[in-house]
Amino acid sequence: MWKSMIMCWILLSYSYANNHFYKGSHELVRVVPKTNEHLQLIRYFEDSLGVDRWSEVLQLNRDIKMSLPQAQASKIKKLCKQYGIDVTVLNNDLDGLIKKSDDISKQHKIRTRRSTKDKNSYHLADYLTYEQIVRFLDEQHKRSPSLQNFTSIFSIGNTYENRSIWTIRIGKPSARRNILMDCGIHAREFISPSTCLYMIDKFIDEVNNRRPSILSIFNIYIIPLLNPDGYEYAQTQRRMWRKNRAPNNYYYGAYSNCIGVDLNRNFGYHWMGEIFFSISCTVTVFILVENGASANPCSETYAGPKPDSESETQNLQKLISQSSRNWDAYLTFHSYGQYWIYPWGFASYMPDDYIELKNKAEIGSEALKRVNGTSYKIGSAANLLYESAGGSDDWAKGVGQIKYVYTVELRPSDDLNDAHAHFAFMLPSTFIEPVGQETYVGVKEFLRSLITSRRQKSLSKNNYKS
Ligand code: 0X9
Ligand code: ZN
Repeated sequence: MWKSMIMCWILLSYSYANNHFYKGSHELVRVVPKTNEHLQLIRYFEDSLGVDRWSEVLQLNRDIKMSLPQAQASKIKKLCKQYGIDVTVLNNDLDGLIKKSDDISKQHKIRTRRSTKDKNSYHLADYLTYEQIVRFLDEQHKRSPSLQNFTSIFSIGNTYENRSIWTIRIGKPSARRNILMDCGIHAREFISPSTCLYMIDKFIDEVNNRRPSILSIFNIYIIPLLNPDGYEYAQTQRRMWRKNRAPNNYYYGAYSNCIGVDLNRNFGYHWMGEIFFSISCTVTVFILVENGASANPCSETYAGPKPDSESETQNLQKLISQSSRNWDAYLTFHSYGQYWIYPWGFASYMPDDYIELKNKAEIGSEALKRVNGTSYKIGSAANLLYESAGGSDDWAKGVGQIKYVYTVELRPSDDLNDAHAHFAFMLPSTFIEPVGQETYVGVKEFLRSLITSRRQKSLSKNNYKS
């Protein structure tokens, strides 16, 4: 449903000289939009004033956390006052929060190294680097010499900076059904890749302990780090980096110094909303329906110069569509908020089979909750969070034709009453293990439910025949 205003952007006359990198000091504030005008103002902040929205939800009367670059903070607060939006400063020293999280992580690393003799558990002690992740995958593959055909490792292609995007397959070679999971589309969401690594380790334990019940039915493909360029940059340069690292200097004749595309806005299913047309090679007119994706290369949610423009996007798409595999499910892990969400993200209407998607999400999230009491909310992306087009989930369902598609937003919760909510993307590494544990249990229960419902379906088919 098109509820918002239509904006016409003529990009040739647009000069993207402003450089809204996440650097320098930032202030974290909370606002509560009360009118549609307020929502529009917040979108304007995001798009043009370098504001980085941290809250998943963008809806009326809901808390919204935004990180303001210091240089723009007073202008933004003034505009808020003018339009009647109350601003609460939650943290005026985000660098301090990053440091606090790092300090907890350092202590955790020392303690874990002391307490565990198992050198294969180093993925629980710290957020690994890209190089360490590659080594970890290799070690995992070599862990079961007699059962080596239960795993294989391959690259789905390279990134802009020429890093390989590694994938591991775990399952009995005779397994006929396939599951795909990825982590780390967004660079700063460190808890996502660590959760994929945790699950890889546990699935391989099952192979080694010779109880691969799920793995004799499914081959599970896990891509632990889909955006290694962005991740490396977030680990070494700017902790809050979200996008990939492709330059934007090819931009239809216009030039931008700003780097990176939000990969989760780049997938070509209803890319940038519904309407997109070109009137010549050099002058492109976008008619944008507000949909959480931006045409501004400096924005955190820049959708790219065209649908599927990025190599990371294309590589994932090739894996999904250019193979003879039938995929039963695709799960993509992000943070944060504790949401188990299904399509669509581009619009608020539901897929025809949403009841089935919702039921299975409930099974997974209930099992997850039983481990440490962590609750997840369930719903469609556009309804539970906000409309945003170009997500890998929408593409996997809309183009890839995968039935069970989910984005799982891991811990912490975005409820400010939650004790850990303030860590947001900076969850210390003490959380690697509990988040991994509960997610693994939730995912496994979800997978079991796929097996049971297929069995029930074929049973009822047979009963019907007889
Ligand atoms: O906005 C996103 O890309 C995801 N949230 S995050 O904070 N991890 O960036 C949510 C994506 C939900 N799916 C779609 N909108 N298609
Ligand atoms: Zn994300």
